[in-house]
Amino acid sequence: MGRLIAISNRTAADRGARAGGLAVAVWESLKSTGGVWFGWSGDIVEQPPQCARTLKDDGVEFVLTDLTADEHEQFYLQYANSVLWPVFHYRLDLATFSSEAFQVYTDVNQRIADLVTDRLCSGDTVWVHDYHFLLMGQAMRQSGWNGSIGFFLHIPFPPPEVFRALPEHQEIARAMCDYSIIGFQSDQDRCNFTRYLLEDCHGMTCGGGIYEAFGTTIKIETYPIGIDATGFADAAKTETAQDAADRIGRFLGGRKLVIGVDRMDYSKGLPERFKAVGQLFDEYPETHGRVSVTQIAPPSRSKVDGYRELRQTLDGLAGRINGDYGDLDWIPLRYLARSYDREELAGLFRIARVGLVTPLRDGMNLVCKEFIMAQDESDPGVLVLSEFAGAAEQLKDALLVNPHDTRNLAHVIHTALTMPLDERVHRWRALRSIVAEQDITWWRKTFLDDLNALKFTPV
Ligand code: GDG
Repeated sequence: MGRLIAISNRTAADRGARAGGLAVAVWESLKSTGGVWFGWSGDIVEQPPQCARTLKDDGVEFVLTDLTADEHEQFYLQYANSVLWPVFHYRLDLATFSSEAFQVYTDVNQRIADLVTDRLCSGDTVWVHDYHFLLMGQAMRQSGWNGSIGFFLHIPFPPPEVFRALPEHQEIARAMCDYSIIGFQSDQDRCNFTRYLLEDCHGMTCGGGIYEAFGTTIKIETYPIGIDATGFADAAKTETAQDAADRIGRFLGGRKLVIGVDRMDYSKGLPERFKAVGQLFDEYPETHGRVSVTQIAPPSRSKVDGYRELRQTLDGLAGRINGDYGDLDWIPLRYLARSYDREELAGLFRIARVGLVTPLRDGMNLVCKEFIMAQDESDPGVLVLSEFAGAAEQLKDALLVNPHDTRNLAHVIHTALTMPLDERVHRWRALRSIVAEQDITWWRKTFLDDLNALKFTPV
C-alpha cells in the first residue's frame, strides 16, 4: 500500500498543536501508514520561499512552506477567512469579496500543489483538508497527478442560493470536481453541494453517491467527524481535570455550572447566547445566586475584521448582565477570553450541569461531543445544542435549539437546569453511544476506505 499524503493549511508539526480534532485524526492516520503532511510552516516571509522545510517526527514527514506577507494577507486573511469562511457560514453580510485575493488564493493552491506533486509516488493516497484548498484537486491535476485525491470540508457548505453570491462560485465548483471524493460533515452540506451541481453545472447523479459533472466522476458522501472519545473520557478523570474542577468548584460554592467553550468566532453564536443568559436571569428569578454561567472563548484570528467588534459586543453584554444581577458573592456570567489545557476543559465539562453549544452555523462542532464524553455516568449534565451545528444530525437526544430564538433558548437552559436525573441519564446514554461509536477512528477509516476503494480516476 502507498503512503498517505495529507495536505492542510495548519499541520501538527508543532507537538503542541496536536490536540485538535483534525490534527489528532490526521496524525494517527499518518503514523499508522508512515506518511507525509504538507502545509504552512506558520512563518511569514518577505520573499517567495525557494524551498520547503522538512522534518520527521515519529515516522511522519512534514513538508512545510512559508507564506509571503502578500500570501498571508490575500490567501489566508482575505480569501480564506474573510470570503470563504463567512460565505460558507451563510454570512454574506460579512464577506469582503476581492478578485485580487482570489488570484493569490489560486496561486497558493497551485504553488503547494506543485510542491506536493513533485514528491508523490504512484500508489500514494492524497487527502486534502478544508476550505483553504478548495482548488487543490484541480491544481494537482495541472501539476500532472492522475491518482485519486480525497477532500474533506470541515466547515459547512452553503445552499446554492448563497454559494452563487460568491463571484468565483463556478470556478470553485469546477475545481472541486477534480477531486475523486468529497466528504462533507452533514447530509445538509452534502445536499447543498449536490443540488448546486445538478442545478448549475448540468451534473448528473449515477446512484451510490457517485456524480458526474464537468466531464469527471466524483463520489460525494457524508462523513461526520468524531473525537478521540475514550481519550477524552479518560482526560476528564485525570488529576489536572480534577484540579480544574476543584478550582471552579470553590468559586461555584454549590451553584449549578452552565458552561460554553468556543473559539471566539462570530459563527459560534456567542452574542445570542449571552442575550439568552440575560433572559434566563430576567425571567427565572429562582436562578439568581444559584446558577453560574462560564464561557471560555479563546481569541482566534484576531487580525480579521469583525473579530474585534465581536469582542467588544461580548464585553458589553457580559457587563450588562453582571451589572444588573451580580452580587458581592455571585458573578452570574463569567467570560474568560483565554485558552485552557484540554484536560482542564474536560474537568470543567464533567462538573457542569449544562453544556451550551449554540453556534449559528457549524460544520460539525467537536465541543458538544467532548462535553458528552466527559460526563459522570451516574450524574450526567445536559447538552443544549444548536440545530444549526452539523452534530445535530447525529445528537438528536440533546435539547436542540434555534440559537436566534433567545427567549426559547433561555427557556431550554432552564429546562436543562431542572431536568430530573432519570431523563438526564436516559438522554446521555443515547448520546454517548453515538459519540463513542462514531469516533475519530471510525471517521478516518470510513473516509479512507472509500477513497482507497475508488477504482476510477477522473477523466
Ligand atoms: C472546525 C469547524 C468542526 C476550544 N477552546 C480551547 C480548546 N478548544 C478546542 C475544543 C475543540 C476544538 O478546539 C474546537 O473544535 P470545534 O469543532 O468546536 O470548532 P472549530 O475550531 O471551528 O473547528 C467545526 C471542526 O473544524 C473539525 O472538523 O467540527 O465545525 O468549524 O476540540 O475543545 N482546546 C484547548 N483549550 C481551549 O481553550 N486545549
